[in-house]
Formats: sequence, C-alpha cells, structure tokens
Amino acid sequence: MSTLTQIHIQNLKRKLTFFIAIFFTALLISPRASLHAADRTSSSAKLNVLLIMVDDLRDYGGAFTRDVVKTPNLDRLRARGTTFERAYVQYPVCNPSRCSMMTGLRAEQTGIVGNDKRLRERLPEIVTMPQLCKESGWQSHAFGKLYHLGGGKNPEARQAWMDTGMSWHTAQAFETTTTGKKMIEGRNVTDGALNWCHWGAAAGTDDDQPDGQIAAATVAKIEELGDAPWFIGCGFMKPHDPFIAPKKYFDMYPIDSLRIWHEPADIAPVRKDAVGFGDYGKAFANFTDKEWTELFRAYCAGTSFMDAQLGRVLDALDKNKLWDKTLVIFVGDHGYHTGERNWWNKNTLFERSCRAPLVIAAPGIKGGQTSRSLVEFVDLYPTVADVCDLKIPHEVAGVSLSSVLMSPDNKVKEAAFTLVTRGPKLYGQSIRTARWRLTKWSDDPTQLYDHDNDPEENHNVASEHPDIVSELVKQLQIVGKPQS
Ligand SMILES: [Ca+2]
Repeated sequence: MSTLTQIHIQNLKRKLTFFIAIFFTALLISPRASLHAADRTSSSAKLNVLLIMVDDLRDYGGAFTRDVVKTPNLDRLRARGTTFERAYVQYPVCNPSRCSMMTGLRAEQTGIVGNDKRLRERLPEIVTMPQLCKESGWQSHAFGKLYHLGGGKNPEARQAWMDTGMSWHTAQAFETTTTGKKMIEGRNVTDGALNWCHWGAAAGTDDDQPDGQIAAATVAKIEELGDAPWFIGCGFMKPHDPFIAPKKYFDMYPIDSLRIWHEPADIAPVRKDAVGFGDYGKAFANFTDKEWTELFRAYCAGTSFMDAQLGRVLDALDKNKLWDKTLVIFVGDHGYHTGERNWWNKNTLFERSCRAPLVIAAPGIKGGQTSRSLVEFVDLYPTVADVCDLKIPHEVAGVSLSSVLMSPDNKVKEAAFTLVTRGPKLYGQSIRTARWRLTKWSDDPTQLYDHDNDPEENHNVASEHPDIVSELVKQLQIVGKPQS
C-alpha cells in the first residue's frame, strides 16, 4: 500500500473525530471572507506568491527579547500585513517542519521526523505548495533554504533535496565568499565541544554571506518576472548557527547592553529527553553568563542581518508596485530557546520551540493587524490554494486562514499540535489551546502548563487540573501516532 493511500485511510478514520471538533469550530467562524482571485477587481487574476522562510528565527512576540532585537524591515512588513501571535509548527526541526508545511500534512502523516530523510524518499508523488502553483502556470523559483539543504557537496543530491523540477523550475543555494569567511572577532563558546556553537563578526559586505546573495537573487528574479505570475521562495539562513554576520550587525548590540534569560528558582524540572539532553545539555550546563550573552548577541546580530536582507526584497515589491498583486508569507521554520530551560536550540515541545513567526500580507487585507487566533503551519498550503483559487489534489490537515486575514478575531481551530521524536520508539506530542499546553510522552504521564498565569511554562499544573488533562489527552488523539 502506498504512503499516500495509507494517509488517505488514516484521514478517513480520523474524520469522525474531526467532525465534532469541526462542527463546533464552524459555529465560531463568521461567513467566509473572500480573497479569491475571481472576486478581486485587480486586472491580474493570478496573484504572485512570495514565501520568505527564515531558519531558526524565534518568535519574539511577548518574549523578554522583544524590545531588544532590531528588525525594522520585519516591522515594515507587519505594518502591511497580519501578524499571527500564536502560530505553531508541527515539528520543531528544519526538515520535518518544512516538509509538513510544504505538503499541508502533519509530521505524524509524512513520517519525516528528522533531517536525514528528504521529502521525495517518503512522498514521491505528493504535490507541494509551490508545485501546485507551478503546475497551474506560475513561474516557480527558490533561492536559499526552502527545504532542508541536505546532500553535502554533491550537486545532484543537493538539487534533489531542494526538490528542483518538482516544486520549482529552478532552485539555487549560495556559499560564503573567501572574504566572508574571515572573522574579525569571534569564538567557539564551548571550546570546540560543539562544532556548531560558535559566533563570528565577519569581514566583507552583506553579499559575502549567503543571505545577501539570496536577497540579491530574489530581487533579480522579481525584476525579471514582474507580475508573471510567480511563486518565489526566498529562504534566509540566519540566525541559524554558526552565528555569523558581517561585523556591522554585531556593532548594533554592545555586549553590556544585553540582558539574558534567567530561570526562576522554583522552575519545575522535566524529564531529561524533553530538554537539556545529550552533548548539548552537557555543554550548556557549563555556561556562565558570558557564554549565554555572547550567543545572544550573535543571535541578535544574525537576526538584524537577515532583516536587512528582507528589506532589500521588500524594496523590490515597492519599486515594482507588486504589493497589490502579491501574497507575501513570512515564516520562521520553528521557534528557538535562547536560554530558556538552559537550552540554546529547538527540538523541544515548549512554547519557545513550537511557536514561530508568521506574518501574511495580501491584497485587500488591512495592514498592521495582529491575530491571537491559534494557527498551524499546515494551514499555509490551504491558504495559498484558497487565495490563488487552486485545488489541492490531496486531503490536507490544515485549513485556509483567509477568514482570519479578513477578520483577525476569527477562529479556525481550537488547538494546535506539535510532535517530536527521540529515536525510533519514543515520541512526545503537545497540544496548545488558547489557555493550556499539554505535553504527553509516549511512555510517560503528562505535563500541563497554564498560559494565562505562566507564559514561560515554568510550572507543571497537571495534578491540579485532572479534568483538563483528560480532555486534552482525548483531543491529542485527533492527530494520531507518528508513522514509523
Ligand atoms: Ca531551522
């Protein structure tokens, strides 16, 4: 039986469970707002799609970092679009998150739960989000990291990981120049124990780094295609490790100006494989404030560097007057702990790892809106299909966010779900509702966090709310177990 058939059967089984949830959700949704091409008065029937994906960018909303990090261009985009303050990825690691988002299927369904398996090994026939547009007449091109960039130095393997020919007409990755590899200052904060854990203020210009080249290539393609229509993927690689950016971005953040996260003394401990595991945990346990502060500074520098490249792409939309012809989606591929629970990474089921940045701007949609509605990254594919009037050939797990874009208080779902695995047998699943996060490991009782009173999830209140636990555990069954 093919994987797609298995998914189809699973979907049928789940339908009954879904029905009740959907029925009550539907009661909350106002009459369907229209972003459809056919309903627009614009002369061009087909919208362009600009998907800007950023690697390892945490959501700053509500965090202690919010007023620290300088992102004037992201703010500029937010002024044009809707910022989703509760957007959740389905697996908080690059490849599984991106494969889920691009197919509209949960990681439980794709079976892709690590960075070792590329999309087509698992789902050779699935029609991805850019592919749907490509096969409907859009020009489709990718610059930088849209899918996980596996394949090492082998050019053919790299193209396969980028899904060239299927998702995209062309896909291009970029390398740091010789000048950009020269560090003016920097160090490995683990004394080499973790190879990735180093920062560097680089010599050269923005275009000596991949993100500068990605912005330049994206702008050139926009200029070339005008309102073709096109689907362009612009995948920035910072602030992902190694934490390198041109020196001027480090100069924006004097080390003494930064405040780092400190855990409250009464924080509730969790099992070791939830967070703080392995070699990473051992290295972070030795960190002093100096190491945390240096990493945080480098992460801020990388974020501002990425933001400047974003600005170049937004300038191209301004210059070519494309805002009223383009659906712009800005996402991080998952969240990131910058010190919370002594963790500097993703791959946990805490809010900081599961929640990611999401901003959407579309013609006819009011700018500067903020939505607190729960949304998931599996909703992005149906949103693109809805706005572009295209039919997805398989059943997706998400729903269109059009109604939220039209009216930010609209709800499309009561809960968001995220999965992590720890080896072939152990996994954890988390459900986030407006108030609660419940996390359940396959071999363990549950943790429950009350976001009304504990937004950083420091206190497990499962024993105080057995009824909530039992209700949320029941809801968690909606997504099923991960495929092996
Ligand atoms: Ca990532």
